[in-house]
Amino acid sequence: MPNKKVVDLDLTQWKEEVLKVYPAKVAKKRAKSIVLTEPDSIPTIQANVRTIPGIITQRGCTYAGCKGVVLGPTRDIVNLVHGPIGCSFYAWLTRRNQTLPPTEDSPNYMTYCFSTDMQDANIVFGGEEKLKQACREAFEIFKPKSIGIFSTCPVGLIGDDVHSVAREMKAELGINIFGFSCEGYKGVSQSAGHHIANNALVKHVIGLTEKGPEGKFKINMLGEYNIGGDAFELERILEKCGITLVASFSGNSTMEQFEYSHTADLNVVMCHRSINYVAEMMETKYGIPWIKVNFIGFESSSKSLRKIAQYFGDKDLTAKVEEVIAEEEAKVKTVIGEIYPTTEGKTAMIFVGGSRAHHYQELFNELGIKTIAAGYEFGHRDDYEGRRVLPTITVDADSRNIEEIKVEADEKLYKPRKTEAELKALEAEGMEFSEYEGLMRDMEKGLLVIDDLSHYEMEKLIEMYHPDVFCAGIKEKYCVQKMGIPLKQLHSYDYGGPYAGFEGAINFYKDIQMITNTSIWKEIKAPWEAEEVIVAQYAF
Ligand code: CFM
Repeated sequence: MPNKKVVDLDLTQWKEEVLKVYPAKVAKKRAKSIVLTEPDSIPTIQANVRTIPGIITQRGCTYAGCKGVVLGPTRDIVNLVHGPIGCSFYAWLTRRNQTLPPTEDSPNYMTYCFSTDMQDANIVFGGEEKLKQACREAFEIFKPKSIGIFSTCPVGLIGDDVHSVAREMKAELGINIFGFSCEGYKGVSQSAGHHIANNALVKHVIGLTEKGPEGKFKINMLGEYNIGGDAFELERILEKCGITLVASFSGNSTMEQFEYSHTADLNVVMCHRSINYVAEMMETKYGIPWIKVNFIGFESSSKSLRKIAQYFGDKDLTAKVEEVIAEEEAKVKTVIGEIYPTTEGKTAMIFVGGSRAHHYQELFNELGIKTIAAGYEFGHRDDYEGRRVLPTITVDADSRNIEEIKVEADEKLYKPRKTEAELKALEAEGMEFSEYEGLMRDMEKGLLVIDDLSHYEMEKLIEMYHPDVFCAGIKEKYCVQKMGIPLKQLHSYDYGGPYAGFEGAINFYKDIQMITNTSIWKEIKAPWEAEEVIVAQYAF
């Protein structure tokens, strides 16, 4: 049934309305990051460029992407922050990854906050000695297998060499220690931090342990960070199907998993933005092909499982996967059946990092809710338009600032998982390797896609279109709710979840039904409805 509310919406006015309040230069720049979707001829969008100074952005920093996102969920590495205590405090348990050590005394440092706590004297005279001392102290107390050293802004400004300290400490303490030049200012967003983190994992960790777990169908899950326990649900499903999860990058992970991850036979990529580099490099170095999957939503999860089974081409696995899907489908469909009539026809807007603004549209579709505006904080053009645009993306000074490492086939460990002919045959069946089609391919014509949404633009979206639910993060939550619109956090799930896989889909349906059907929002009057608003304009 056509969504009536959506049919009546004219999203074309929004861009005009927003741009007319910006100074001319700003308007010209922002115009390139705002497009209306056109699935038959995907438009070009400006992305991964610096935020205009003065604009309130949703973005975070490079250090956040490196320390918080990629290495944060790994439980047995001491993640030591070299910098002032504030950077550590805000990265300490303010994320919401979960982890499940196999036994009570297995190492788990995720609840700790490790910092060199730099003081004025360290900024003036250098902090390398303090950093060495911190490594020794961490080793003394915890005897960890590895230490990762993360650089914050001042470290880059004063020129402390974290890499030479890491080398020296590695020799002295005899454990794996490596550093990251992930100063917050290094790139235009946290995306640069993902790249820096992944480079170090490829250089210093992957391939170190020869033997991994046994299994007939061995995969790595890339770009899944166990937010709200998502990884636990995916582990449950894979195990039920008889698929061996060798390593997860990096939800519920350990360093050892990374070390033997090269023994898997397929890499499946969830969040393309944060980890496509690892998938590409592991293919070149070890011969492991990668495919894009999406375990957000019932349909997507089923499709992803079928893709994995198709790759292995084993009759028993295919049958098992179908059996699992049928069993889970029965539960999921019952819940959808109950909830759908209460959510159908509603609208959503999603503005989060670099992949969920795409993936979560699937879950909303399953409830009959249309996403009318979406965008990434820090996605690149390929995340919007698909990997086919990669050769046309201009390399600017900011992207050149991030080390691009070149890997070659490993003399000992490279092993093609399939012959050329086998790969060709799978492609002929419709299987796409090393491919991501991006967010815009999946959106209907005439919807809004906005990169690096500003706070002003967010308010204007809500004022003009009153979505039934707005998805973003904690920084946006209370502003949006004060406007009378419920906000669902998709970075932390408002401490709910999991939302991935089959059980996760059921949790999401129930939470969204509750959020979009409560009457509390109708009791709130937005400030501009209740009081007079003073309007100011620039005079030129
Ligand atoms: Fe990938 Fe992520 Fe995301 Fe991301 Fe993130 Fe995240 Fe996100 Mo917050 S890696 S791009 S840097 S899926 S922390 S687990 S929720 S912005 S959409």
